[in-house]
Amino acid sequence: TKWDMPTPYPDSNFHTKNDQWFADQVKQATGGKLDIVIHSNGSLIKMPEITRAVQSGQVNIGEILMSVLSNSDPIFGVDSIPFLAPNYQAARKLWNIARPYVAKRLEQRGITLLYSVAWQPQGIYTKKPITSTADLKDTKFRTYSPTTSEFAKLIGAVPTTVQAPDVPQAFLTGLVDAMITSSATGVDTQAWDYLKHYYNVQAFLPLDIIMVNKSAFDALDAKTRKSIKEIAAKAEEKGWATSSAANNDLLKTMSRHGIHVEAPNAKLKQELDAIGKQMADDWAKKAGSDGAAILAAFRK
Ligand code: PCA
Repeated sequence: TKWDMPTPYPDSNFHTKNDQWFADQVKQATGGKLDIVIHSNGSLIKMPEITRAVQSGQVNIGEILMSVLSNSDPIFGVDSIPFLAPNYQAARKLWNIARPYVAKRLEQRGITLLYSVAWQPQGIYTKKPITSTADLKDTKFRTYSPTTSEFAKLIGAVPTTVQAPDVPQAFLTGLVDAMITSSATGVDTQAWDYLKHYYNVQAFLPLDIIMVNKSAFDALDAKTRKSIKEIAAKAEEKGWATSSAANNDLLKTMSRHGIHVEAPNAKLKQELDAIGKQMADDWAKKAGSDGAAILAAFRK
């Protein structure tokens, strides 16, 4: 059996490499009976359509950024509340708490969750230096999810959603002038070709989730299902470790190419903190009793 696996990010990206490891392990464990073929960088299906493709069985497995689903249900945006869980340890704790709530919602759509891996902490990329959010007012700000668009609005910028593969073009043509994303995406897209500054604000660590069509998964024999689940658990461990271990080198790569990698000044930090608080409050209002249960368990 061959399963096509659409993924949103390039071959060089650590998520894609981790998926390849997962696919290789599954192939080995099944004696070549299940062959997962990765189609990276949105080449088979673009990220916003991958969930529907997995749900409908157009493909049996795929990867998305979890928070792209947050318009349909705020629980999917739990990873993207600025400064709620701004380091690996906290983000992992939050994910372990949120996982059953996320998995249940996916099951209701006919999708089985396999594993999830965090991106590096999100920072702000700009063409010009900034000292406060006032410097971002009215800038065209590249976003990748409903939650990052909300963030852009709160800093006074104008959000424009651009998929990762289209980021360089969007900057070079002047469609956008700033963005929030990870060190990995900065390096993947060779940010030094189109901007000069990176503010290491460490706002949050968004998650990618890898998921399968439930009927296709349930149709596999019990032994295969078990071994896929075990390999998925290992891929999750490995993915988080790689994400964290790569961050410093990715930041260094950007510096080496001439990007000014800086910590935010006190004013900018304070303003962003206030926006984070507001987003946390807004989220808590939307996310109902499940959201409240997640936050209570996380804050305990
Ligand atoms: N990179 C992806 C999503 C989050 C991240 O760090 C992107 O910029 O599209």
